[in-house]
Amino acid sequence: MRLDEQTRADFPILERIVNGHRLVYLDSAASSQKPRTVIEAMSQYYARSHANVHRSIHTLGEEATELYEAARERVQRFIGAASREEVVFTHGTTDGIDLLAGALGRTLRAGDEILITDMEHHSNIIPWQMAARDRGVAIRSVPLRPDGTLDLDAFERLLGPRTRIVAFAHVSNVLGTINPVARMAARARQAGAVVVVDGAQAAPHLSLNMSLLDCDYYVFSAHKMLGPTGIGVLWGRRALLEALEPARGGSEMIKEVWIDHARWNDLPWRFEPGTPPIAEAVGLMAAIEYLEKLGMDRVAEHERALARQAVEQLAAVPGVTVYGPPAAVERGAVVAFSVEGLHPHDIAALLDQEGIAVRAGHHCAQPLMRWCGVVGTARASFSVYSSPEDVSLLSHAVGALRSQL
Ligand code: 7TS
Repeated sequence: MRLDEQTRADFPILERIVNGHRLVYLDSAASSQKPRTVIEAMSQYYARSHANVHRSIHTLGEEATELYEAARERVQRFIGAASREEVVFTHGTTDGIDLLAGALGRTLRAGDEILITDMEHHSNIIPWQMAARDRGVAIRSVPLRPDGTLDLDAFERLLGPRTRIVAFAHVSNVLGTINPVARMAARARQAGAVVVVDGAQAAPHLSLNMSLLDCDYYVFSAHKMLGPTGIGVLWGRRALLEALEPARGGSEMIKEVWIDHARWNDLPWRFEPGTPPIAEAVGLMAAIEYLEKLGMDRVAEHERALARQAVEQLAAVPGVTVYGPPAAVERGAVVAFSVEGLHPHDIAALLDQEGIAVRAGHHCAQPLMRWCGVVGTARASFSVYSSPEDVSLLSHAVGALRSQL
C-alpha cells in the first residue's frame, strides 16, 4: 500500500473541506499536520499527568519528568546520538541556532569569520549576524552553482584559518537541495571550525544518524515532523556542550546559586532554563513513534517520488519555472516554482480557491530569492500523507491558472 493511503485517515485535519474542495495540503515544509496519536498523547498528558518537571517529588511531578526524559531518549535513538546528555530541548530550529549563536558568539574575537551559505533560511543568518555584530567578526557565504547546489570549490576556498563557525542547511527549504553534510563537516572540522547544521527540512524526511553526519551541532523543529509547535532539538557533541558556557540562564539550569555566581547543572539541563515544553515533548515522542513505525527510509522514498513528480509535471506547464536541482537529482520534499505573469501571492490565493494550500513569498530566504532573481516564489511541499493525486491536482490547477491569463 502506498504511504499516503496508509496514513491519510490518521490525520483528522485532512477531512476538512476548504472553499468547497477537499483540502490538498501542500505546505508541510512550513508546518506539517499532526496524526491523531500526537494530538491524543498531548491531550492524555494534560488530562492525566501534567505537573512541572525536575522539581516536584509528588506523583504527577515524577510522571511528567519521566515522560519528558523518555521523550529525550526517544529523540536520542531517532537521531543516533551517542547519549541523552547530547539532546537539548529547545523551542524550535530558530531557537536552537539562536542558543548556539549566543553561546558561541562569546568565544569570537575580532578578525574571526563565520561561514554560511547563500541558501540559508533567515533563522540561520540573523543569529550569526547578531553574534558577529560589535565583535569585528565577518560573515562569509558560500555561493551556489547554476543548478542550485553549493559551489564546493568556493566552500574550500572560503574555509580558512579565521573560520570559526560553519553553519549551513542540511536541506534547502526552497530549492530542496540536499547538501553533503558529512563531506562539508569533515572539511570544516579539519580547518578548525565548529560545524552547525540546520536540519529543519531534513529531520522530517531523512533517516538521521549523528555519528555519520560528522557535524558538531544539529538543530531541528518538531512541528515540521508531525509533532507539535513550540519544541525543537539541539544535538551537540558531548565534549563541546560540556565546554560551552550557557548564554541563557535561570530556573533549573543550575546546581548551586549564590548572590553573585552560580554552578551550572549537568548536561543537558544546563541549556534548558525555565519550564520546558513538556506536553510538546510528549507530542514529539508520539510523532517519532509514528514516523518510526512507517520507517524513515520509506518516508524518504515516498516524498522523493512526490518531489520528482512535482518537478516534472510543473516544469511541463508552459510559463512555469521550477527552482532547484532537476528531477533526476535527489532532493528534499519541497518544490518552489513561479508562473510567468502571476505574483506568487496570487498563485497561492487562486490555488486556495481550489482547496490547495501552498506557501508563497520569500520563504525567509531573501538572499536566495535574489539569487533566483525573484522577490518570491510559490512552493509546494510534502509529507507522509501527501499523494500523487495531490501533486496532479496542483499541476492541473497551475496549468489552468496559466490558461486563464
Ligand atoms: N531553517 C529552515 C531550513 C527552515 O525551513 C525553517 C522553517 C527554519 C529554519 C525555522 O524553523 P522554526 O521551526 O524555528 O520556525 N521554514 C519555514 C518554511 O520554509 N516556511 O515556513 C517556515
